[in-house]
Amino acid sequence: VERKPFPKDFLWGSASAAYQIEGAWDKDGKGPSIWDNFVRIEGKTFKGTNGDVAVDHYHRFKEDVALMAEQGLKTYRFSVAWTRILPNGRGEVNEKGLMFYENLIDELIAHKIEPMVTLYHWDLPQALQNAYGGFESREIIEDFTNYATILFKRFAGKVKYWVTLNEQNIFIIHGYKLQNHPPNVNNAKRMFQANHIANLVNASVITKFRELNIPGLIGPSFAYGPNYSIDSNPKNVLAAENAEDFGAHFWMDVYRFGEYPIMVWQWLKDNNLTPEVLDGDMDLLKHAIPDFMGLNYYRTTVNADNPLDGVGLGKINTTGVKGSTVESGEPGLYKHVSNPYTDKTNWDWDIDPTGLRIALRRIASRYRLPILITENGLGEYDKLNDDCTIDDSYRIEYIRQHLVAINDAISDGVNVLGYCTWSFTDLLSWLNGYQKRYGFVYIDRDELDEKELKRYKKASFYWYQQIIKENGKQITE
Ligand code: GCO
Repeated sequence: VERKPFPKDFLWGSASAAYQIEGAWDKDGKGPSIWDNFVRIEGKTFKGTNGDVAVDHYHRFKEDVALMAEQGLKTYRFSVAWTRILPNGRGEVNEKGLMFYENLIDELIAHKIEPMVTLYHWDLPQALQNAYGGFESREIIEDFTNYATILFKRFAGKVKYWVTLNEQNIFIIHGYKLQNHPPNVNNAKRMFQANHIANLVNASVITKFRELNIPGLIGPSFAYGPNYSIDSNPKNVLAAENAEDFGAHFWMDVYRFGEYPIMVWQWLKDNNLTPEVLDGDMDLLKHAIPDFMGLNYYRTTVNADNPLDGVGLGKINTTGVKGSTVESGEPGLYKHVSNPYTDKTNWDWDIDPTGLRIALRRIASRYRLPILITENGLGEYDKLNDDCTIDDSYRIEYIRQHLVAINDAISDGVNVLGYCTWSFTDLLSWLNGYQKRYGFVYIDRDELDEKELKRYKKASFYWYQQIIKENGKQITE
């Protein structure tokens, strides 16, 4: 194919999430979130790390925005901590919390950086978890919609890009099955129920956004990587289809069509796991079509046949020691096996830029929506040299290859609105502590000294700066 240039208004960006960067976990009236508490349960996070201080973005946002401006970012994606706005999840608004985001947004706009706001990046108010079990109760639909409405009204006109729920598939599966996210449950029935309610939350928020006539675009962000079959054995191909239905269509079909995939729904019925669907639910879901599909792309997965007595819950690599992932699967449907053709990170994540091109094409064809790449990046160990430089040439190569894949997909005809790397500064990796780094900006967190937390620009910082400056011309040449 002949390469097409990146669109003139392509949103070159970078991203973060409140809990992973802000710190100030109990400052200025903020209430506790389920993550503030979960990290204190022994053995849940790597070496017990938490986000109490994180990288102290709360106090250093001006310095961070200045770095973004220096790099030339067109957009910056960040999340709002619900517990800063409504410490108990509902009730009185905490003006100080709202002011923090207002100041951040104004600072971004003053530097010509388009703010992109994620409404929910996993830090549910603990008060709502206690009051009614969070996503397991329909009460959250109204509470969440009220919270979103506060932000819509306050920032209408200033914020043009809104992301509803970040990686619903991840917070639901990890929270209600794998037990490495709050609320730390392992119960399939409850998982599918909470998931259905999260779908309703997403739809309700989008519906409200339309009713209020807020200018701008809104959509969910979703963790997706194509599922491959290990080979052409039809049984393995079927397993890959199963993984695709259960791991992706089960969410994205609902966002776009307001329908659960036929096969998954049948499986839920056969296993007595269907969520309670009330009159009006499917109607709400059907009419809340997002403006874009937000894609968080990191890696692909390879699948093989898995008999009913086969592999179940595995173990993910949270140690950063290559090869410590333990096989996992869904008995009777699929199991995940290692890809013999791809390089892996130290956390065993496949590096697969072609998979991103495939992902973009699949989503574009199936859902017919523009795509916003809301996350993509490389989590690795970085080394701060004595002269304060960081040579992360592996990260440059990773991003470069993924940008080539995006340009390929654009050349294939896919409408990609923008690209946010994960992440701008180094930050807390939920389960992997501070040693797994993603940023363009290095932050020394190994020996935590709150006064220090100095920012250092990595080699990738300067490289991406040039990419943005030339609107990706280096990629298309
Ligand atoms: C990690 C993860 C996260 C996610 C992000 C998902 O290491 O903790 O990679 O940083 O990418 O929060 O939206």
